[in-house]
Amino acid sequence: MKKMNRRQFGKSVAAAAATAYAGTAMQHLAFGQPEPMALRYPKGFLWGCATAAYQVEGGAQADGRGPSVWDTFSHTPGKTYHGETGDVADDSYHLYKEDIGLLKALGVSTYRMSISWSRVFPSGTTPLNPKGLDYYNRVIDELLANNITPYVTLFHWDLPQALPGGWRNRDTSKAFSDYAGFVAKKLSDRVQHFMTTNEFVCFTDLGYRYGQFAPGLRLGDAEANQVRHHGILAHGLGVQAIRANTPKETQVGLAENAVVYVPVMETKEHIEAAEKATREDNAPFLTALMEGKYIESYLQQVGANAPKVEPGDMEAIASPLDFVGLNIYTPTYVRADDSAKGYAVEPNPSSYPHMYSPWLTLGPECIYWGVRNVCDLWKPKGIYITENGTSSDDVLSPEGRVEDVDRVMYLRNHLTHLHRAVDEGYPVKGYFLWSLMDNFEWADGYSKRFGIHYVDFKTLKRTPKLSAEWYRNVIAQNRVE
Ligand code: PNW
Repeated sequence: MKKMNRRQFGKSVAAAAATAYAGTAMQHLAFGQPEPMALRYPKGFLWGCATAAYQVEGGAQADGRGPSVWDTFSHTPGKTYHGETGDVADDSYHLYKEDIGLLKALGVSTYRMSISWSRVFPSGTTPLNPKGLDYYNRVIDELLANNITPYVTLFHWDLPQALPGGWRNRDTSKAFSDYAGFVAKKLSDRVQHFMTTNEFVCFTDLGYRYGQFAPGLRLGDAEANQVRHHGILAHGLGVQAIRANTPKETQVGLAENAVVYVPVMETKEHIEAAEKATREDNAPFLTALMEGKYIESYLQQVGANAPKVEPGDMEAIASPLDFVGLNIYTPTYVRADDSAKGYAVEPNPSSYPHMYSPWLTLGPECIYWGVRNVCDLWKPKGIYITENGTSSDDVLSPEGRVEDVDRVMYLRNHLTHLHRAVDEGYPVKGYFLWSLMDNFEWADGYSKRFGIHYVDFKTLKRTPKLSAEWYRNVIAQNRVE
């Protein structure tokens, strides 16, 4: 027999596989069976996209908006990639109707957006800037006119600069709840879903302990732990204020990026290790909210640097929630071991595959385990995936196309694993893709694109990427394609 070279061999295998596949597809048709690979989602499952105010709005000084810590930080030399800022971003402040048009074309039923606190209250507290509030009224009315349900995050990191001491100051938690209660009251005739805060670790530790995010401080452990406490206290007081100011149907939750522990193998001991790690390593944040206390292992770990807790704090922090929103991007692998803790976190080898952002390692089973660990531990009433998506080295071709096959791969695999969670009965109600369009990616400036629409930051032109076309199909078919 004539020897085949590698390429020919590959071709003949592919041809054989294609024939076999066509055969199965025909059999399925003939026997009236469901199509192969159809990972159908339940009827009523919500598909959406997410953005955040400072990342998309621009209009930094429009109509009386006050500066936030991200305005100050991004304008400080050396803090963001090439000194980039959110001054203009996607200019959604002016182009919001076009953006809602993009949502409409995708066919999403929901949109997760956030409110810029300093647009509504330029100094963080009264007086109100009515024009700032008007903007959100216009956006929400436009969404509703297009049959898109708004999900509103009240705090996505853009703290009013004017609040003395920022999150170091306990008064900021109270200021947040006043603002949250006020805005929720104004919007609750049209908005039924509110999230208090987004990702505690990013606006506390990254801002105040590691200095990578606004306000760029490197405090010692005692102060940084106190900042964490003020963050979760703001959430708790915020939940109470929203409930006190809105009708009883209003649904309140948050969006949190709990560390997702994936067992190295699906055996009982490693699964238990993943659950234990989830509880202990999220102790300052989600665990405190769900259990109403700082658990023993955390208190031991922080010792004399434990946060100061006032009477009533933990009750507020543990205010019952209607849903928990999880922002899920990347896995952390864990295994059971004989140590006192009972588990060991596996660092990813440097050869591990990752997406365009170095922190975003690829392990799509994380979306399943993120849901499962949280649900098995704390049985929340409902779960949303409030963010999932990826950066990619997108290039706009001369013909105006962006073939982001890597993002499609990332999303397809995550939705496949999320389907498993839904199938096993975990109460996942919806999924928000991060993000509707490329935007200001915090300290990475505009160098990392997470959108399914490409944005030319010179002309502000939006162009759907391949991933937008793919997501439109997922939504239309209500299944992973
Ligand atoms: C989230 N990390 O942030 C935020 O909620 C979004 O505003 C952001 O654009 C998106 O994810 C993509 O980054 C994160 O370093 C930022 O592990 C950094 C990390 C995780 C989440």
